[in-house]
Amino acid sequence: MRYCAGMRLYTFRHSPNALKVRLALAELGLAYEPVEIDLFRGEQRAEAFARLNPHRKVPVLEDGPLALRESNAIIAYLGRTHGTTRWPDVATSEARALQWLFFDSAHLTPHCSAIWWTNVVAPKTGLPALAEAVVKRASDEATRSLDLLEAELEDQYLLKSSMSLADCSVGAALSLLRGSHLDDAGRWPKVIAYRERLRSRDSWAEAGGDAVSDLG
Ligand SMILES: N[C@@H](CCC(=O)N[C@@H](CS)C(=O)NCC(=O)O)C(=O)O
Repeated sequence: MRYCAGMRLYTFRHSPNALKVRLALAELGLAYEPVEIDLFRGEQRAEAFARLNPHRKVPVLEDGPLALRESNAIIAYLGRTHGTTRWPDVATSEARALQWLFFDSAHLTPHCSAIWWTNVVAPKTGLPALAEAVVKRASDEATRSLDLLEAELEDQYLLKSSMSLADCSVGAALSLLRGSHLDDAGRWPKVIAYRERLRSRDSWAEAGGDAVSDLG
């Protein structure tokens, strides 16, 4: 059953960071009002949006008086407030979930996004490509992160057999590598299987996952 939480999400259908939050909301079964900010048209630069987020980026979650930016902060907030089985209630497990969210923000999404921008966004939209050195560093750093994930994924999900909101973030980031030179099930079999497991969940379709990974 879909519980109407009265929240509003400023999002863009092709945004990887907004996708993480849409996935989390779908996993939690929470209804919300989506407000589309078309980044390809520069709508994030409008003054009205800047009053909500001076950083002029999506996603932003409005929940009553709270306007919260940073996808993984939003996810931790949703976990705390609505998490039920998707967010640990034991401090050590919650710390582990946060560890993965910080890992995603620092070591996964920025590098996977650069590769996705190069392979998918720039060719499909004509937006400017990234410098070769930037893509090389992104590739090297994403490789290190994939090696770590491969070594640490012991079970179906990051927190073992139980799916958590941390999987929404890491799964969204990994989906950006589909079809790239890092989409290598020979080298990272557990990671690729994990990514496909997340993509096969109802939440993926509900959140419009393919609109991000393939700009579909
Ligand atoms: N660390 C932020 C990154 C937010 C971000 O970079 N959002 C992108 C879309 S995925 C954006 O709004 N870009 C527009 C711009 O930078 O002008 C988060 O996790 O939410």
